[in-house]
Amino acid sequence: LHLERELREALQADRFELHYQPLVDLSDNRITGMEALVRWRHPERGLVSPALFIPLAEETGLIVPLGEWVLRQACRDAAGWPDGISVAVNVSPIQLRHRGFAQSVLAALATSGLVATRLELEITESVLLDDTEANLETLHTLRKLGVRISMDDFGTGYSSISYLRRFPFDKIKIDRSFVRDCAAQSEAGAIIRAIVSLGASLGITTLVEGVETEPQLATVRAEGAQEVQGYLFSPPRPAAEIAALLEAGT
Ligand code: G
Ligand code: G
Ligand code: MN
Ligand code: NA
Repeated sequence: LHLERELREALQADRFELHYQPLVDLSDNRITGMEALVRWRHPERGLVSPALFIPLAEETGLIVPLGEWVLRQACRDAAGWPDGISVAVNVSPIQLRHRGFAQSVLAALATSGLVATRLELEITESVLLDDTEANLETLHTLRKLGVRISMDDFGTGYSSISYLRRFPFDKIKIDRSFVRDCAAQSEAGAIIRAIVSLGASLGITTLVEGVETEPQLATVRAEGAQEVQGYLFSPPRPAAEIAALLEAGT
């Protein structure tokens, strides 16, 4: 396949880059961390969205070396940020299932010098759907070392709540479809409140994704969420801009 070959070449030629989007604590409006979002710097097509190449990378297994690159680069970038700022990295189910994943996380931390507690791994519900025992063991191993684990896109899969009993997540990231709908439908706001309350009772922080407007922010605040992320604060931005922003803010 043409695109597969291009993807392979891009990995070898180091044509990927990380952009970062701030995660904001609602109690003091301060940035607590950054989510790493990979982009492909394509010679003709420009900056290519991960939505277009992550699925292919997963199908071809290239997600494993690509994911390792993302982990290493994210830890390296974060090691240069102020101490209080963590970095969140998306982990594909295929990557997590791959033997040696825990080792590659440890290697990324060791090489960069980033302390484990400043790394968050974002996994989706689908991770816990298959290979459950092996995946749970990997996650437990990493968590014991201080790495934090977030459940991403919460509310988009099914039987979400049962997963909260099976694995001790540090954070729930409520999918952006809930905040999008919460102005029009009060049910969406009620669902956010219910998840926040569920999280609180389990000692899990709740973040709402996709906050784009002040009214949405007001709703999310009223429903009691601890953290937010979205275009209202910042879109994902290149690493150099993020480093400058963090420097200016400290
Ligand atoms: O940033 P953007 O909206 O284009 O991201 C689109 C999708 O790609 C999101 O679902 C996001 O989680 C995913 N994504 C972005 N970066 C990574 C990455 O480094 N690894 C994996 N597995 N997914 C990523
Ligand atoms: O699937 P995941 O949550 O990891 O990916 C986050 C995706 O959401 C990224 O592609 C990012 O660009 C996108 N995103 C971040 N903030 C907003 C927002 O406020 N609105 C919308 N529509 N998308 C957002
Ligand atoms: Mn994510
Ligand atoms: Na998400």
